[in-house]
Amino acid sequence: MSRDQLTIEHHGAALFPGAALSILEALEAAFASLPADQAGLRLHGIADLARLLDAAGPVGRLAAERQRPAARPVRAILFDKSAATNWALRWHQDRTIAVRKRIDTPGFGPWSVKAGVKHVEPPFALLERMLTLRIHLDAVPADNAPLLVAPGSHLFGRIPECDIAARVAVCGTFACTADRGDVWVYATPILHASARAARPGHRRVLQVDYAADDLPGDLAWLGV
Ligand SMILES: O=C(O)CCC(=O)C(=O)O
Repeated sequence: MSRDQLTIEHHGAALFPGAALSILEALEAAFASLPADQAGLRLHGIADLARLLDAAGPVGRLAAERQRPAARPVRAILFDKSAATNWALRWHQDRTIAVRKRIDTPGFGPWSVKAGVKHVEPPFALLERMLTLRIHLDAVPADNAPLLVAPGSHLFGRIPECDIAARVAVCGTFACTADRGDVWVYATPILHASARAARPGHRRVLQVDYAADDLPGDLAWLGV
């Protein structure tokens, strides 16, 4: 797997030949008891979801084929951008990981808590080996706030806040429009952003980070 290769890849609904709907329906069934209209829900401990996202499953294999077979889902967030939650997100890199508990470890920090979950910034090299998959449960045409990425920006390491705008200007901007059932795969540290939806409806995206690395010592991925 070359790092360039991981800039961004699109997998149409054909990724799940003859089965796209049943996989999406299985995901929706796994989410059935979750509260509606939440901007972002961190998902953990949903057994059916863990099975669907496992590296041996239809979604997880996209990560396992590009990482090592040891790839596993380490964080899952269900986003929905609706009229009630129509948010915008500035350009940034995802630089934290979710872990089971705080264990101070050289090279890891600062620590934070998001929705009750411990997060920590790991060494950047670990993020560079991670992949993020976005599985689209709703269509995302240009007016439904597609994720914007700056192609190739993941190759520039940890980008200080003050350099982000210039880096986006150099790399350019690409809108990840999608149909229901599409999956986008990208290198976790890519610069990304999203605008408010011009015509808000629903824009449910299951975003899953995959990693093949173990964490040092007793530090443990939260997982899904
Ligand atoms: O779904 C989105 O618009 C972006 C969410 C995201 O990438 C993030 O929270 O870092």
